[in-house]
Amino acid sequence: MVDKEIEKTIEALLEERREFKPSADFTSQANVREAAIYQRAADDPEAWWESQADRLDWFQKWDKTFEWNAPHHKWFIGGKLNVAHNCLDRHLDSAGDRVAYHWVGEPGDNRSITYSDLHDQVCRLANGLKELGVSKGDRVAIYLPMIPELPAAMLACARIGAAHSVVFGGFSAESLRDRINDAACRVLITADGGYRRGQIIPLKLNADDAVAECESIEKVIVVQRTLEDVNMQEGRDIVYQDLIEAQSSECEAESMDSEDMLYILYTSGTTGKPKGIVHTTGGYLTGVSSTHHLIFDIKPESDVFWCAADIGWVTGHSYIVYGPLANGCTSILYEGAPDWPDKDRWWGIVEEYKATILYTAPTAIRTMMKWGIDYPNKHDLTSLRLLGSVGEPINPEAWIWYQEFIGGGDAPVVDTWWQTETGAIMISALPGLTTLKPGSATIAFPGVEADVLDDKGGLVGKGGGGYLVLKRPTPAMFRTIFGDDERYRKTYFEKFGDEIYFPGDGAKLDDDGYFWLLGRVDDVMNVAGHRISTYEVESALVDHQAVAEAAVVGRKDPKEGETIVAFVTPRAGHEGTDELMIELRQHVAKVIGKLARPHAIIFTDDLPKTRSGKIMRRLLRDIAEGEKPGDVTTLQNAPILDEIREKAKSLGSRDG
Ligand code: 7RM
Repeated sequence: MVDKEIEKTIEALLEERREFKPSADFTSQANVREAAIYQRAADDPEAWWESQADRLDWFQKWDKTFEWNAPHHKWFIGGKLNVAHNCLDRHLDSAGDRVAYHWVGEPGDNRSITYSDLHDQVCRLANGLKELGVSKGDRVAIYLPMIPELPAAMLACARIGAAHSVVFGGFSAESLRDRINDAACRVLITADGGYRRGQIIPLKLNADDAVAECESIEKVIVVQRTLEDVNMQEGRDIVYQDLIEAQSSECEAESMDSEDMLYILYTSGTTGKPKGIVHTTGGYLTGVSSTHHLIFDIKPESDVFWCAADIGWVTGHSYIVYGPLANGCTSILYEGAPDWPDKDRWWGIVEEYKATILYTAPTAIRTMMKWGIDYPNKHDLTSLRLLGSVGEPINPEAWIWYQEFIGGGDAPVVDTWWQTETGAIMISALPGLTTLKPGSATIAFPGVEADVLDDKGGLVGKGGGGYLVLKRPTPAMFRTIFGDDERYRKTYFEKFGDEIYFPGDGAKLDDDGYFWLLGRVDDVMNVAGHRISTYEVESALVDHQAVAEAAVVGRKDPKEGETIVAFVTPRAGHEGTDELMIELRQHVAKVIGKLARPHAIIFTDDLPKTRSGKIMRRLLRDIAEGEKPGDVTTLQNAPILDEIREKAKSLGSRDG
């Protein structure tokens, strides 16, 4: 009964929300204006994806579009192409002088690199790699800061047909070592160091520690970024600049099979060793080029696109490197932290380079909300015409704030749902067509068949909630887990069978068939026999004007099953007082129902997050249970944990 009540109030919460139709101005210039695109793609998905593959330059056309031996699938079979050729060479005639990247270093240095500059550098490095013995089919590890050499290194690998494995520069020596060993990489491309909040991250030091335990590594290429003195091992280590200066700037692009591996990217789930997600060539580039063009409404001649993620994550692979370059677009590449030297750094960059599209994560938006509007208000942000969100569900308040204070009230906000595994965006609005609902990722991209199932695999239908699934493969989807195909099947295809991909997320469908993402299904609490998703309670908390960010976990309770513990960051100008605590409990009771009221609320300046900004509820659960937090290797802001643990002592141990 109470479950029904909760359902009802959540529905009420969703229903009262505003909707935003695309403006006539936006639609009149949009890349997609005809809703018929959806029907066309649904009627013949293969033909639709073929039309998108035609966006690329193929050395040889494919013989067969799609082959599905569930859970495996292949795309554009027999087709030959090269990713670096598609991202660089084919633009040179018409757009060689166009800027590929406006690069902004954290200390204030900057460089604008044109497509021909990048082509030159990529060819030289590709020749350098060949000279070091790297050839088609080899793996190359890349451990670099956000500098132009990072996309150059990825493209150099693609040019010669070696797969890259980019390891985020914030990862430790151990993480780097494990990833290198899993893929048996032959070469590592790293740097002396990188800048973060004015400090130098000692990348080469970490790399040396890692490589000491990596038998496969033969050579280490070192970019000189910080010019610190670093150890250079005779015979193994080579300075990047020395290597490329000695090479020719001509290098033929290897003809690759559509299904050849382009890269491996490791993703750490909540448990177990990181999974090496394998992406291939033709399908992947088709997916990222198509989604980037249609969802971000890209006009390559005039747009300045800024995806503010790190290239070490899939968001950076697909929407800083491969999508934008395949589309010949100008991007911003920023090396450092959003609050260095001050909290308006991003807005200064938007103003200076007249960014037209910004793509970032809810966690960043909520952090900006916490810092207050004085920072964006200091700058002219009128160049922004479209905003994007990715990485977590975006709560309606953050959505509205983003549109209002960053987008000037009229920029559409596209909330894009996808994963490392899907390679490209799967659920999102098309900004010239779709009516937006703050908090909903809206509907599946053309050619994507998404749905929501119940525990037994039945359709929940409009108005229902359950498990998000993808019912047919799309070209940019990963092909397997590197070296562990059994785990591929087990992780993603056990729940609903070989033909239905289960991404691990919960979702609801509203009456218009819009998707409302509810976070990972493991983040569901059981309160007195009722299933409540942590996200729903968090969403109610951040709905309160004093709250910037909230994370909710269940704490085992002998009576209730679980009780709800909330970790809450107040917004600028608000204090975590007892009065606020009472108010927030009442607020949740009002918005969702009494049952969802947090049993305890702990105020904290920040929440533990992964290095890509996702809240680590697992660690908060440990703390709430009075246990020592588990594996913290992927944690971005470790010191906050001790602070939160100290504050959580009042919860006592479970028996106390
Ligand atoms: C791109 C990326 C994937 C997980 C995914 C979700 C969550 C991502 C959204 C989202 C709600 C969104 N890749 N997620 N985007 N949840 N709305 N728009 O983030 O592999 O690092 O993470 O992120 O849980 O399964 S990822």
